[in-house]
Amino acid sequence: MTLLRLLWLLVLAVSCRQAPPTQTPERPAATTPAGNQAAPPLQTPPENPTPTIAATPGGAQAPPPTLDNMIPQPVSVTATGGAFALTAPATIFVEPETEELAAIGQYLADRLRPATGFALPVVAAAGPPAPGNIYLTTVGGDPALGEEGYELTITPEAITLVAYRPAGLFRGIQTIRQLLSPAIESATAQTGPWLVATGTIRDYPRFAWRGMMLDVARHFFGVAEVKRLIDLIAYYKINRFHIHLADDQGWRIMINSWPELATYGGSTAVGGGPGGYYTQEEYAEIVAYAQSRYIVVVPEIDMPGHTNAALAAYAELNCDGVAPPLHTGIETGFSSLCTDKEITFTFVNDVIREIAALTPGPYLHIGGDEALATNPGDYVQFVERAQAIVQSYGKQMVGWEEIAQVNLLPSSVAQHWNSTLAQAAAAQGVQVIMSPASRAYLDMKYNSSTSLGFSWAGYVEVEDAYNWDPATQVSGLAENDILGLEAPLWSETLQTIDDIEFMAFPRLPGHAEIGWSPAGARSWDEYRLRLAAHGPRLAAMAVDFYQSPSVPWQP
Ligand code: IFG
Repeated sequence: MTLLRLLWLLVLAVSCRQAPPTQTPERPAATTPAGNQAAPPLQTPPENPTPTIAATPGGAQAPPPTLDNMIPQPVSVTATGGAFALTAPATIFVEPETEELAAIGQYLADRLRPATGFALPVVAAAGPPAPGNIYLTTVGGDPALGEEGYELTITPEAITLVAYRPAGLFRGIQTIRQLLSPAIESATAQTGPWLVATGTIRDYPRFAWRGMMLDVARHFFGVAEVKRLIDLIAYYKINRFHIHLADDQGWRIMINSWPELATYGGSTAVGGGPGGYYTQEEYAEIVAYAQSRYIVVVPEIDMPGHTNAALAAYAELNCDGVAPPLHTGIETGFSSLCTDKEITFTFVNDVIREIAALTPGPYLHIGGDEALATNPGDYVQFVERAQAIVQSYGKQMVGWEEIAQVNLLPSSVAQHWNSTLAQAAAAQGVQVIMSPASRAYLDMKYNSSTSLGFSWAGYVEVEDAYNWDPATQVSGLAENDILGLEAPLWSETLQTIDDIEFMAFPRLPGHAEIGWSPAGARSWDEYRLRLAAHGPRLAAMAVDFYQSPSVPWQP
């Protein structure tokens, strides 16, 4: 064995440790927003019981393995009727010998070790491994699979995952997880057996942008809670995490050249609670964690509206030089940066410069929504200057669809949420992300008895969240105008990771499927049965999901 190989194996052996479980810190109870009858009571909803569905133990009563119940549904699945048994001696082979593939192998091992108790060493392979093992490789990957596609072949002898690019291996690993019994997602050792149905799967995504947004401005959520959410969205092959970092009620990221934005502007939240913010190191930690799951972080600083936290922190950003009080209510549309002052653009430049330097992804979101307190002509000039600043730091500007009123660069992206302005963006040749509030807003109540969330865009039951398509949602927007879709979760009424999970699940897996799977094949009548079979996986992951009566959940 060459010295290099010995060193490689040593590196792998040392790196074979389990990722520490992410603890969700207790969140301080906040008060109900003062004087705002629109806000529902901010306590954990009574109808949000711990899921009654226990994870099916891997024991004898476990249903036979199947290739039928994956979410998102793969492009093509061919079952051959046998089973592969994952057993204690199994090894995860990766090829070629790169740190990136070793890390992907390690990720798979970390997901499978807790429930199986197997060692599952990750070893560099040279050619097909001996029977009983898992083999991850980009050698011979089909370029037609693109960045995220993969081919998964399961025989009684081996699980072989081939991709053109490493991201495809990572997406295929999520499928492998869903082919094992739900108990595989348990954090504690289960009995097994660990069977995987044999067959072949060829899979790749329909849309390039499959996103979820978390608003950490109305209520702040710490690094551990954000990492938990990132782990859950990775399981559904979501590849964009849009983090709404600043709004009227809070500024949530340290900007070294304007420190009061975070220290003062981030000191409270909706309801007057203690707020919080990410140091630049913590933001970088979130970005790196997402990146290791092939998820691009899209940071948003909402401007020129939704800026009360910044205006409260720096009086000079206000036209009259007077800083308003911090805002703990849920009203919107009342604030605006002073577009007449040059210091405003020094501020915008400094903020974008610092965040761009911390963000390896190509996108920087400048918000642009509900700028009702900004003169329309000033709005256009502001967004055009902000767009130029974003471009000067090598990023592509993203904005809510109101930015379509501005001359946009072809590299900019408009996010549809609640009007037909996205049509004007498409008319400029700009791509659109679809986030229709009436379908994709995860802060919309499921029904009138949901205590969390709002209903201004209507009630959104699980079926409503599934029964739409990005290519037909807004007239005049064709498939090739659409970059993809994203499900935003606004946090005016949310305070804990349980609240986040309750509103996001089980609707988010449906959005992930809409973004990934072929359009033609989708139907609610079929999906609801697949979702029902998926319930034990959510339970095994301890996801505090809404058990919609429209889904025949399986025990
Ligand atoms: N609209 C506002 C959000 C949030 C939301 C709550 C957008 C783009 C209502 N803007 O959605 O800040 O308050 O449902």
